[in-house]
Amino acid sequence: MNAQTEMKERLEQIRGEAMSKIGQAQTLEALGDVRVAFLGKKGRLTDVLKGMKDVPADERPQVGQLVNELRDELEAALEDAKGALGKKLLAARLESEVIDVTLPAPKDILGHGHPNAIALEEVERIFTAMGYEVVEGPEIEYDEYNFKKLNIPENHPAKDEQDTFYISKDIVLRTQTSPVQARVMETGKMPIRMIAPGRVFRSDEVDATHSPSFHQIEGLVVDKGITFADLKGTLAEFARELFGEGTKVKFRPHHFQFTEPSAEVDVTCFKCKGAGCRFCKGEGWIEILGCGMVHPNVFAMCGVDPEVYTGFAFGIGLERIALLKYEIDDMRLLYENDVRFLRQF
Ligand code: 2NL
Repeated sequence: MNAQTEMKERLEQIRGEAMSKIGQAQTLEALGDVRVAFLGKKGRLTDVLKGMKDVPADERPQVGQLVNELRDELEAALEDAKGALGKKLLAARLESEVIDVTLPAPKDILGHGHPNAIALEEVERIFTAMGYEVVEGPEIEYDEYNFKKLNIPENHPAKDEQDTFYISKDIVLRTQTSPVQARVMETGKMPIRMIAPGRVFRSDEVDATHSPSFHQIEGLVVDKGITFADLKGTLAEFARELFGEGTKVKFRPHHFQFTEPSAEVDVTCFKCKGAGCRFCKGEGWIEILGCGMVHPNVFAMCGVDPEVYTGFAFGIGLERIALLKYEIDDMRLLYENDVRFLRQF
């Protein structure tokens, strides 16, 4: 038997095996495996080409042609099988994935306003109606704006790393939104009637009433002739708008570095109207904010002449308002964002 005849027989055998494997392949992956086994780098047909060196030189062109013909034939058969298999798989999918067009369409699932956001909108509505501007500022602040300009000295306990997140010696995550107000005062445009809402940070452990990140709304009014009476009238009106007409307010003396005199404000419990209940722990009063007349040192450090201008400022914890107003007993619920919880407000 000459080399050519022997080669023909070998190729015939390869053709038979390849065609049968192509016919059996049920998936595109299986077809791919057949291609690799016969036409791949270490495939059967490639082996044959590597054996060409044993074929006498004068017979090589004919043998080479036979190998090429078989390769073309196998390529074509693989393509055909791929097409047929693709159609079969698609038909099977179309059959199994029937869509019942008579079923009702799924409802659009909308989120829900967060209690913090609802409470903030309410507070903003009340103050903008009184002519206040809403101003925002950076959450990462210079120590100078967060503490020094607010009359908080270098050795004050609030500056301890236990309480404040430091980015560097001079830069902190703001612990209050007052730096926004310090920046507005520095522009020198008078008068000022503003609130500064936003996220603030304290190095606290998470529990029912604490979080390392929460929200504050600070307010500031600066003009000639502003007095403590303006502060009282404004905050009493705010409390009535927020908690209802009959709400009474009580100003208790307090201390803040940035105000003098300073006070904390309680409102009559809106559940028991002041009689004392579980909600206000029998007190009849609930604390809602801190406030005071802007300290002359703060004015001086923010470029406002304390001999010409006076003003009042206040700070409200947004979460505290949301928890009170919506009778939520654990602050952690505000941060889980479970829409089943949020939908209740
Ligand atoms: C509280 C108390 C307060 C201020 C914040 C303030 C801002 C400037 C000047 C003076 Cl620029 N004061 N802010 C004043 C009094 C109290 O917050 O208990 N907040 C939750």
